[in-house]
Amino acid sequence: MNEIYLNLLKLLHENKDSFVSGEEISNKLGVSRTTIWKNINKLKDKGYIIESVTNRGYSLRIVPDKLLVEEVKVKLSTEEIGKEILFYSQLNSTNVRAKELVRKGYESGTVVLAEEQTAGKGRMGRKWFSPPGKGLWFSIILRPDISPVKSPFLTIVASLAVAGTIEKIIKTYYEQKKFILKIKWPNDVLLNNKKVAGILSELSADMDQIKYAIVGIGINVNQDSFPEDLDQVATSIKKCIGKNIKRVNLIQEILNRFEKFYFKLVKGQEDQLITLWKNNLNMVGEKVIIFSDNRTYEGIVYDISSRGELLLKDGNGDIHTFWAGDVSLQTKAN
Ligand code: BT5
Repeated sequence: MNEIYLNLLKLLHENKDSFVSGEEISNKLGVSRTTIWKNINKLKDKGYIIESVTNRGYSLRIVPDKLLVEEVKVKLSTEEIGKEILFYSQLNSTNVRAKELVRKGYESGTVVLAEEQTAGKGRMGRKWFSPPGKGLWFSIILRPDISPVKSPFLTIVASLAVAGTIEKIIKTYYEQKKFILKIKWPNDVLLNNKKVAGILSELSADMDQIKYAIVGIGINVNQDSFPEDLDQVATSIKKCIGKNIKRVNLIQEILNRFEKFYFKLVKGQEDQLITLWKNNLNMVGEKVIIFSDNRTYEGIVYDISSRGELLLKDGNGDIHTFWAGDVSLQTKAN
């Protein structure tokens, strides 16, 4: 995507619903009127409605409700995350595609976004339902210079960014009722006790270095309903607030927040992430069952450690420590 096209779009956005003259655009971007006109036509081909009036210039009227990379980029305030965004109308899985791109040398911060996934992945071989037009399915390639023992923090970074954004969007659009949003350790975001988002972090590392990490994020945004097998466990933002949300706004905010938290991790400030996470987790004291290494543990969530592990206290008062890796957690009714 060329820079002139993107800067022109930024300028039109800044002046949305008013006019910006050809002369002003030409001066600001340092390009000819013909170049402007060509790029305006490119935008129109993408579905933007732009009014042009002699002596007044151009006015952006309607932004297409599509997952356009240029729309995502226009309001990103990040340095690294989303510098490169690749969009696909269909993929088997954005995590799988991201891994292929890593091998081709794509940089840290690259985002792989798909309208639809035909084989979306959950953890431990589970499937992630990813129909077109309704959700956000994307992966972020990262090459963090941190010790592999800190890798669970990547999921924490993602869940904080996702939960914070969903909370903000719901508060903006939903004046009426209360809602409950919580992060279920280690990787789910629950809205009114059903799963609205899931995170799949995958890692390639040797003993003391992370080669790369892929953080995959799936969010149910505008679904009205779910297939029967998911109906009891899944929800969408729309099901809560009764309105469609622009997915572009959601991913922009998530990427902006993600970078803020990610940079904290890279700078060694994960204690701040833990504090934020504990405040969002609402799980301490809850009765849970944990499945790990073919064993079942029952007890209450006692705490989250400074390394992001979950501490479970069983019926005998013994404390068990769990890493985020291959663990399933079920909350248990009192
Ligand atoms: C997860 O796994 O929650 C991780 C999901 C990560 C999905 C993203 S989308 C972009 C990127 N590319 C990928 O291929 N994956 C990532 P887990 O904790 O294992 O939960 C999986 C379980 O959630 C399934 O077994 C279902 O019960 C349920 N599930 C499947 N699809 C769902 C959906 N759309 N919404 C809510 N729950 C779903």
